[in-house]
Amino acid sequence: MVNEWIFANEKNVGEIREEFPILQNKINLVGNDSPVDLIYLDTAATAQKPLQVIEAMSCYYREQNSNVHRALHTLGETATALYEGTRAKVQSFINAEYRHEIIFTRNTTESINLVASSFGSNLGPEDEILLTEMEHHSNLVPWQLLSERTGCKLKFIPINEHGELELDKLDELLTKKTALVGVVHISNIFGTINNIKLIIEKAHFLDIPVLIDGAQSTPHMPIDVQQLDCDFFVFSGHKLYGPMGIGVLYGKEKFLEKMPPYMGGGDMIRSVKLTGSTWNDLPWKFEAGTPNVGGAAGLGSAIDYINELSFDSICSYENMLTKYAGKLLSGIKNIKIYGPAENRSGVFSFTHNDLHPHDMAQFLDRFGIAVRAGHHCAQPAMRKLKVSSMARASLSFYNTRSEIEYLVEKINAAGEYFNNGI
Ligand code: 7TS
Repeated sequence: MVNEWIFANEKNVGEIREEFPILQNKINLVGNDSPVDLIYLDTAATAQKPLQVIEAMSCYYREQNSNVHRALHTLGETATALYEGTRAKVQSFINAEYRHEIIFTRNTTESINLVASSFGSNLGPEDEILLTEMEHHSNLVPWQLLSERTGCKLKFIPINEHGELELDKLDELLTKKTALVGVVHISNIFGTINNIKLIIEKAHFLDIPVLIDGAQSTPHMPIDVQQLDCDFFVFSGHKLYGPMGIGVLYGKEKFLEKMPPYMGGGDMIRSVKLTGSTWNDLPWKFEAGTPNVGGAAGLGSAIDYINELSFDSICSYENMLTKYAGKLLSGIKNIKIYGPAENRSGVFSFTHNDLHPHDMAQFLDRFGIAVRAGHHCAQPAMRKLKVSSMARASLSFYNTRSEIEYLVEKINAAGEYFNNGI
């Protein structure tokens, strides 16, 4: 079953899995003598890393480690070329027009904080930010902080019970006061793929810029920021099979040029006097201090890995797996799956009538199955659906149909255990 699928690089799923060292590991369960295979179904939280990413980072620290943009020595130039080379890879990966529109941050969260703080610095009580009810906390709280600071108002596109945006409300929510729209591309709880093209078109009709949270979309579909015509696009390296600690903010030059720096320090200045400074060019104006060069080495390698695999292969395999999981999971008695039936990604949040999601996650863990349980950092969306916690299985191209079958078997077993065992 594992070897059934051939990817663009002529590898089958079994061979792909071998490239991820952690997937070869066994899990040592407390109180259980025989370790079990890891069934990793928590890619929406963070993706596992292929060996080439781990090696790119190790190679950087063993052979290339040096600070960037300042040294005249060969090692410094090598590190700078590596760091800026990853910027070029990101540029072509999301098809940005200019390389200097790519800003390195720590993660999606920091990218959004940067935009909220810098783009938002001129806003006042007459301005509105339009978000949605399904945002991750990282696309809510930075705007709440901005609202507290500037008095700007926050408005929200509502969601329905299927975890879909009520886009028929968009026309009345977009007004002359709207300063920016921020929307998640793929929901990390519902798996909903939002119609961001429509949202961007409608917002642009009124000259309103749009920020897209691409944390969950970038790993699973090709992104073309010019075709989307979004004004800001943000994502995290660690969800894209790269390392933790590096993320990306794409912003259109016309906005980034006008925005004030987010943090002050080394590298982001042109000239410093005791009483004032002038700023470096883009993108460095937004990259104060020593950056995560090792992280950039890993991210560059992750992008190479995905390009080699190709989104054609990734999308068709993951779509097949998503449909298969949807079919099998919806056949389980006593569970409710959230999110739309169609046009969704491989993120399946669910609740069971007879047991708490935390019990479910702990039960599954006994068999080496890693799923997440909790509010998934999207409390307002959970509240709207009147649920305090859900279990969530999320998929990637390194998962297999047999893993899904095993998950279903163990969810059923959990139901039986909690019904009979107590
Ligand atoms: N936006 C979305 C849609 C996300 O899913 C996440 C992380 C973030 C933003 C924040 O990303 P970070 O890299 O800055 O932390 N989502 C999840 C999740 O669903 N489970 O763990 C992290």
